[in-house]
Amino acid sequence: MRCDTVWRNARLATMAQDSDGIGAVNDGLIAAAQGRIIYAGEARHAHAFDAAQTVDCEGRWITPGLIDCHTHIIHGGDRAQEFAMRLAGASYEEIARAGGGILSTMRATRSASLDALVASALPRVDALMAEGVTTLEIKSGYGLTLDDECRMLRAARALGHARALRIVTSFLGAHALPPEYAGDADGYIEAVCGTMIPALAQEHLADAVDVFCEGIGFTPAQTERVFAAAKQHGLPVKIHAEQLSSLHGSALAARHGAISADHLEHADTHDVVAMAASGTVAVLLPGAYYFMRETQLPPVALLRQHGVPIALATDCNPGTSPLTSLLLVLNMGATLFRLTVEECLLGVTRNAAAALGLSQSIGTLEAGKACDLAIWDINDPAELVYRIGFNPLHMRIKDGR
Ligand code: DI6
Ligand code: FE
Repeated sequence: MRCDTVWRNARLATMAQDSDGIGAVNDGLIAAAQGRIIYAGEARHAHAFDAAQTVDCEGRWITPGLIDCHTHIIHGGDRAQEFAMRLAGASYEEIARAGGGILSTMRATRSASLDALVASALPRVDALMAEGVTTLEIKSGYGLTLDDECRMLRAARALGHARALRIVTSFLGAHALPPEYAGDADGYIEAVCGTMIPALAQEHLADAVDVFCEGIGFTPAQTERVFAAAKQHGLPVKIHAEQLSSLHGSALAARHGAISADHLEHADTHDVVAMAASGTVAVLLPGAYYFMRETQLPPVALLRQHGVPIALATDCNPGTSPLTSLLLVLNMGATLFRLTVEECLLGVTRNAAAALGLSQSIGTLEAGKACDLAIWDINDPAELVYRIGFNPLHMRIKDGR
């Protein structure tokens, strides 16, 4: 059978749904044509592929290209000074009163051009790509006006043209209350629902809609209004929920068929049962837990018990997770949250694809999926979770190239 490329003499971690564990294949082969996998499996079962190019992987491991399914990687400025203030003992309230927090990033983002937003994100994006990331989710949420949110999402789309990277965008206008609406959260939510979502949907700038449902964010009732507007425009929903407190935003999101609920440190049985019933993916963000020195662990045992798929992501953002290493997130998932090696690896491949509603096209090494591969200089996939600050990537392939 004719094909473009064959990768032979490889060990595959297919992450396939119907396989046990990571779906390991010891003497494996992958064949691709027009950017898609046409075969991934035992070399001895491979049909005779007549490939234009054959790559000898010399026994290296191949995983699906890694997926970072939750980032705020586009933003103006940084919050390093705020970090220094916190180390000197300043509280959040003091920092917020001094103009810190999300609103300081909002000001820096509003004053940045589209090109400047792209340029400042590129080093962070390149760091993730260097570790084998082939798909990156990027949220808006630092503009908080229609024009500024559009510019953020256009910058996100532009990154997908500037790099060989699959970009998925989420509109997070309901991230914080902008100063123009001080004291009028309901008025701002009306603008999010009545003006921003219709305009963004019209321009296909957002692939999903996200909400920060939290005491310092938006209420469950306001969240529900945003979900209704998203659904009206055919957009999937996801949520930042139970990060700092329990508002049962994750149960609410599950009832609305959310593709993911993220953070979840304060989620309980009620939330997890609702997520299991709706197939909502639990996206855990150990970088924010670590950087904010949280102490409340997400209910991993409950998620396992109810069969809720677990994904992991960097939550790359300037305030609570200035982290651009998905490999470090793998180690944190195991070391901080006690996930198994297999759960961690599934968390940045198959389950991360599910958190983006992309299970049909990426996240495993199976025929029909995009040929997104990460080829590693390791003897055991466990090394990807075990090592701290070491990058064993040999080669990153996106769409077969
Ligand atoms: N949760 C978070 O941890 C970030 N946003 C959110 O909804 C914080 C974003 C920031 O501090 O800039
Ligand atoms: Fe986040």
